[in-house]
Amino acid sequence: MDTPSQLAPDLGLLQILSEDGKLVDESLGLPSDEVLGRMHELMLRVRRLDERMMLRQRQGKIGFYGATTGQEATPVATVFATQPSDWIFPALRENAVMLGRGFPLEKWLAQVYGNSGDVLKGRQMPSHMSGREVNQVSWGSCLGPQLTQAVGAALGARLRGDDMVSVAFLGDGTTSEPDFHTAMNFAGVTRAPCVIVCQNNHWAISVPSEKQSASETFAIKARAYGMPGIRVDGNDVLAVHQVLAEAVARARRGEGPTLIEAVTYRIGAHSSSDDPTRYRSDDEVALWKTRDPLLRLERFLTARGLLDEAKGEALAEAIDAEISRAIAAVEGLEPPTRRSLFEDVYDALPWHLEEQCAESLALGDAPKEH
Ligand SMILES: Cc1ncc(C[n+]2csc(CCOP(=O)(O)OP(=O)(O)O)c2C)c(N)n1
Repeated sequence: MDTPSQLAPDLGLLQILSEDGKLVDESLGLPSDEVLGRMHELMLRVRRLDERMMLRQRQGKIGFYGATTGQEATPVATVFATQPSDWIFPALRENAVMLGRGFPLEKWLAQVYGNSGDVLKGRQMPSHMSGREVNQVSWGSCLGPQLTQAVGAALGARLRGDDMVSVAFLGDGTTSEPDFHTAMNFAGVTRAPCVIVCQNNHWAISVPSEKQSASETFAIKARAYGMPGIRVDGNDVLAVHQVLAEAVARARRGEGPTLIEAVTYRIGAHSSSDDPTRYRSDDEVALWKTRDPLLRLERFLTARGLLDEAKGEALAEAIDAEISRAIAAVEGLEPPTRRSLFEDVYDALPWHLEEQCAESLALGDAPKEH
């Protein structure tokens, strides 16, 4: 008998792993054991990294941080469902795709500190990293523009004869933004080679999704734009991987865009500036903790004989040591040079900026804070 997901993929909830980490359907194809191990390693790395960076924020070492905790399955699946040549247009919780694509951890962290190791020279808000070498743009603090940019990039690639697919992300709240409509409409009409992934974590900061949309699901919105919509368990890395890989392949074959709704939950605060205890219940958080994507994958790997307690502990120790080394290396770096304030806009500085630059350099360094 067809499951609801097969009958109406935009109304059902596709799962490969049940909440207790068992295969829902034994006949489904799975990634290799090697890929499963790498998925787990990356998911654990992101979890531990976020914990450490939230602490650094509370200790006053960084100004702002946006953690992925609870939503790691989607960025991890993205790493393995795309080609390195595909472009990523993230929202708030997909920074880790860069790490999975090989962006060095120290350089990634330097962006959070905004110091001289930061390729963006401290000009972006912390946690808004990007890397040309891994084809990932920065998330913009404004909700939505990444969607129209991703559709435009996909169309540009098609015009150039490049088979790149763009993958753009948004939260449930961002479906209320005009840019969502613009991007979906344009993608549908032009059949742009892109995939739009809505991470439905049930909250847009303090606004619950039922106050955001009266639609039965977010995936069903795809119907109105003439593209397929698929609703998937966003805490099931294998299900997200399968759905995303299929959508990316479809786009690459020239069959047009897909909207994916990944149903998930943000376990932590919206960002380091938020206190979620003011708007949601402990019971709700406790329920979603039982659906934890990391725990679910670990249960599955353990049952398959790919993971045990000793292996898990050794991996966590190695990851923690790597994070500690990277933090120590990055925290010691100097701020960006004052001269860098004047770089990158003009090939040759106009006279008035030369004057301002000279004046600013003559002021010397501000006294260091202790
Ligand atoms: C255009 C715009 N409006 C409002 C905000 C303020 N804001 C920042 S994050 C956020 C909620 C985003 O919710 P959602 O899209 O569901 O993503 P989530 O962070 O939950 O993944 C809001 C309203 C903004 N950054 N940009």
